[in-house]
Amino acid sequence: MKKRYLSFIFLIAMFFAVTSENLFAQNSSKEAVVKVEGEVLKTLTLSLSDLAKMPHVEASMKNREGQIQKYSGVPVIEILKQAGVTLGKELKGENLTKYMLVRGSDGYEVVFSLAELDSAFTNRVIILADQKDGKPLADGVGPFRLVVPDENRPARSVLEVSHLIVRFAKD
Ligand SMILES: Nc1nc2c(c(=O)[nH]1)N[C@H]1C(S)=C(S)[C@@H](COP(=O)(O)O)O[C@H]1N2
Ligand SMILES: [Mo]
Repeated sequence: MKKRYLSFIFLIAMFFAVTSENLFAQNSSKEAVVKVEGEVLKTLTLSLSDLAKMPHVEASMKNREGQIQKYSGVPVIEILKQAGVTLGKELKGENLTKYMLVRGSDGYEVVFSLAELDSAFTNRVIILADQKDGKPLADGVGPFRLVVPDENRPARSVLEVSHLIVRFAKD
């Protein structure tokens, strides 16, 4: 009788332990980060405060309605440099077959060749934006959005960016 009673108490205790753990997991909203990985010397995990420490520039693009939108953020090339990606003088030969895949938290993905990002090749500055009109980006847009100037459609402007992944196109 006593043994049975103890195992019943044990089961109840286990139930509450598991349930409260789940409640805790739901309430502790994880801080959003962008992971930079793949063909990099150093994998990065960037939070809003990491990005805030890096030099910001402004970049504009048209939204779906054709209205010009101005954002502020960090040039993607600066982020890739920090991760040790082959850029500048190293961007030649087979390194020119590398691309950066940008992924959003909904799984949406687009690619850019490294030469599209490198200031040795282009004057266009693509940024990882974290601000618009001096404020953090709205839910569903940010906290991180890729802003791609000079394109006729905003389809490569990934919302809620979660990953920048460098790969070889040959793989
Ligand atoms: N994560 C994510 N980003 C995305 C998309 C998407 O489905 N998921 N759609 C793209 C497309 S097709 C367009 S037209 C633009 C729309 O951006 P806007 O709402 O600022 O016009 O977001 C782009 N970025
Ligand atoms: Mo679109």
